[in-house]
Amino acid sequence: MEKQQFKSDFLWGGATAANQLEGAYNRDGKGLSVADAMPGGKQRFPILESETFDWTIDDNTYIYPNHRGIDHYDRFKEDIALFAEMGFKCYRFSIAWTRIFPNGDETTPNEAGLKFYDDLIDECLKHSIEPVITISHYEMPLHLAKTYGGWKNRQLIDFYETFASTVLTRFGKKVTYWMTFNEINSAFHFPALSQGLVKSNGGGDYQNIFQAWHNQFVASSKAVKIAHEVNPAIQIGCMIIYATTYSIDANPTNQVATLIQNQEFNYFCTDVQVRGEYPAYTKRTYKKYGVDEQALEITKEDLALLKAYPVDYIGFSYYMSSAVNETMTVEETDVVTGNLLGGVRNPFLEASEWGWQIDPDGLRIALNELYNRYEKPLFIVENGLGAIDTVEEDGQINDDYRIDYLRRHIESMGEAVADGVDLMGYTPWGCIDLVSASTGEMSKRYGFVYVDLDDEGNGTLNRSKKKSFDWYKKVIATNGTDL
Ligand code: BGP
Repeated sequence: MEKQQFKSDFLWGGATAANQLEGAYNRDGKGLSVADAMPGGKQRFPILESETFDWTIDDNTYIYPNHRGIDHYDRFKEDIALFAEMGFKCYRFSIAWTRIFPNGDETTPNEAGLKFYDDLIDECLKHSIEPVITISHYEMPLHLAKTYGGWKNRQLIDFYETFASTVLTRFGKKVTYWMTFNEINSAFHFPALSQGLVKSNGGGDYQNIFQAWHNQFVASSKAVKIAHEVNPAIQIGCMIIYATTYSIDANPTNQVATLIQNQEFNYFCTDVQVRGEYPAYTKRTYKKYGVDEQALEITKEDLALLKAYPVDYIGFSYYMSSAVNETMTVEETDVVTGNLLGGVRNPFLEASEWGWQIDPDGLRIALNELYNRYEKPLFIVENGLGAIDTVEEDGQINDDYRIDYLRRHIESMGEAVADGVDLMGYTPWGCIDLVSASTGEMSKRYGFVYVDLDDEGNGTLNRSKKKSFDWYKKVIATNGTDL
C-alpha cells in the first residue's frame, strides 16, 4: 500500500444516534418518536413492513429497546470521557427531535431538551472533541407520522425548519459540523425510519416516497441556509448510505442494471443535495416506479432553494458492497441481506454474521466515485462490523475481527487519499455498543466500549474497554499510520 498521511486536522472519532443510545425516552418533557414505537428483535423489519403496523405501542407484547438505549442520557459524561481517552477529535451524535419539540408541531421548544444537548456539547468541548451533529437520525416525532402522515406531507418542511432553526441558533456558534438527515437515500427500500412512512400511511407507494424526499430536500436546503446565516463557518452536509455496487459479471445487461441501481440508490439524493438540481435520469426513474410527475408538489420556489443552498460536504456510511444480477432467475441467485439493501452474493467476499458483505476495496472505490462525481469534501460518518462479542472469564473482550475490519477499511481510506480524494474524517459506527437499528438488538455490537446489556434488557449497563479500544487509540495518536 502507498503510505499516505491523513490531513493533520483529520477528524478521527466515532458515531452514534440519539434514539439508539440515550434511553430516557419519556423524561424531561421528551415526546414519543417513531423509534420509540419499534419493537426489538429479528422481527423488527417484518413488523414495520407489515400492512397492519400503525405505530401503536403495545407494551405487553414486545420489548422496546430504544426506550432504555444504553442509558447514555444519564451516563454521557462517563461515555465522553472514554471517547476522550481514545483521543477522539470529534464525536458524531444526533439530536432527538422529540426532546426539543415533543409532538413536532409546537412553536416553543422544550428547554429541558435543549439543556441536555448544551451539556453534551459542552462536555465534548471540555475534552477538545468537536461535536458533529446529525439533525435528524432515523427518528421523528410519532405525532408527525401518525397525524400528518410523515414526510409525504409538505407541512413537515415547516416543522423541520422550526426544529433545525432552533438547534442551529442555539448551538451553531459552538458546533461547526452538521448533517441534515441520516441516510436519506435509505427511504428507497425502507421509508419507515427516515420518512415516517409505513404501509398503513402510504409507505408502500413510490409516489409518497419521492414526494417525501422532495420535502426533505427542501427542508435540508432550508437548514443549510439557516446554518450559514447563524455562523458562516458552519459546514453542513448531507448523509447517505453508500454501497459500492458491482455487476456480477461482464454481461452488458448486468452492467446496465448496475448503472441504474447506482443512479437510483447511491446517487439520486446526493445529485439533488450536492448539485442543487434533479438529475437527468429523474423522469425515467419516476416512470419506472409509477410516479406521476404532475401530481408531485414541487414548486419553482422549491427548485430555486435547492439550487441556492446545496450542502457543503458529503457524509456517508459504508459497511458493505452489493452485487447486481439481472440475468439469473431468482432460484439461481444467492440473495444476501445487508444494510437495508441486500443484493446477490459476491463470491469474492466474506460476509458478517448478518450477511453484510465485507469489502474494504469497495470503500476506496466509493471514495473515488463520490469525489470524482462531486468534488466536494467527503466524511465517512459510519463504518464498522456488527458482531457478537464474548466477555472472557478475565473480563477481556478480544475483538480482533473488529480490529481487522477497521484496519483494512482505514488502509483503503489511505489509498483513496493517495488517489487525491479530499477526506475530512472518519467516525466508525457505534463507538460504544448501542441498540441496532435493523434488529433492535444489543447483541449486534460495534463498539470499542462494551456495554453490559443483553437483548432482554438484563445487565448492569457497566462500560468496559474492548481490545479494539487501545488499538483505535493508537491509530488516532499516529494519525492513521500505525494500524
Ligand atoms: C446505519 C444507521 C445506523 C446504524 C447502522 C448499523 O444504517 O445509520 O443508525 O444502526 O446502520 O446498522 P445496524 O444497527 O442495523 O447494525
